Amino acid sequence: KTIDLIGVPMDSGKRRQGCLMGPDALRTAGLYAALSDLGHSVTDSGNVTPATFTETTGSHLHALQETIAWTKALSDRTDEVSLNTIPIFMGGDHALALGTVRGMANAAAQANRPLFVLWLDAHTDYHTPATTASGNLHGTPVGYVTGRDGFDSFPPIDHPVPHDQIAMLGLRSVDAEERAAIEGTDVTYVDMRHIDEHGIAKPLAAFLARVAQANGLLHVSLDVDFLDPSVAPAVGTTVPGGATIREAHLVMEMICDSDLLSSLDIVELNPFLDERGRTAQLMVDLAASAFGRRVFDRPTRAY
Ligand code: DIR
Ligand code: MN
Ligand code: MN
Ligand code: MN
Repeated sequence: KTIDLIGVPMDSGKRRQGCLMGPDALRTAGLYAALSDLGHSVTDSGNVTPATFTETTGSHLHALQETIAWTKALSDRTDEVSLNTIPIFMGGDHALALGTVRGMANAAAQANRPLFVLWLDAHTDYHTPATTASGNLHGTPVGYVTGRDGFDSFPPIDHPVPHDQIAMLGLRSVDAEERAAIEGTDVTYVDMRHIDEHGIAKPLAAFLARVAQANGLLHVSLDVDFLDPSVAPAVGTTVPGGATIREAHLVMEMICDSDLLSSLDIVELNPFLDERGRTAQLMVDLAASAFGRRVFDRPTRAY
């Protein structure tokens, strides 16, 4: 595979600062070498910078203009990505998905293929600027790319991602407005109880089968808080009861086996909160699993 590492030192999606160090922490933890050692052709394209902006005050939304400026820059940058290359967007907070998913939706439409989105997160991120209580725009990207109202000064959504092409795994912190809005849509929303009862492989396999069936592109958005904070402490919005290391690796290994991955976000890593780089290292190891690292090939005989 050909992989393009794209740094997105975006920190405007919430008030707690530190995600701007995320791209360099992933570099320091060895993302480039982990992927090239697997035989891939890897380029580090450096960091994206936002379009120019003037911040407004008095809004309940935190850093609105900066987030719009990033969204423009990132959807343009994503538009440039060739579908023969897999971009890995090294965040940066989850507001970067406003731009990366919009850009991938445009790229998919251009190629006449449906875009599917796998959202690995404790949160649904389905707010709009009108419903968010925190004012933190990292809680809005799924609302934006599905074409919800209220994103007036953002770039228009020409190709909304249909709800039935989105799956969310790991949910355990969903605000009341998000829950009311998302229930009754065709989003596949899988909470932690479901994963406890049925395992993570079953809903994921069903989703990947649908992507393959439709010859779709697959964008994966991996929020650090998908994982349990005991194993991934370097995130501002920790929620106990998250995915284990093995559950997360299994997701990545199944994504690899499906051969469907077309773009990946790694977001919300806040190295300021990390313990000797362990969360950054875990994110690198998960990315490696998505690109073919394994202990053994799957056995072909039963045992
Ligand atoms: C919360 C947090 N739902 C909000 N969202 C996060 O501020 O809207 N998403 N952390 O990953
Ligand atoms: Mn564009
Ligand atoms: Mn998120
Ligand atoms: Mn989250």
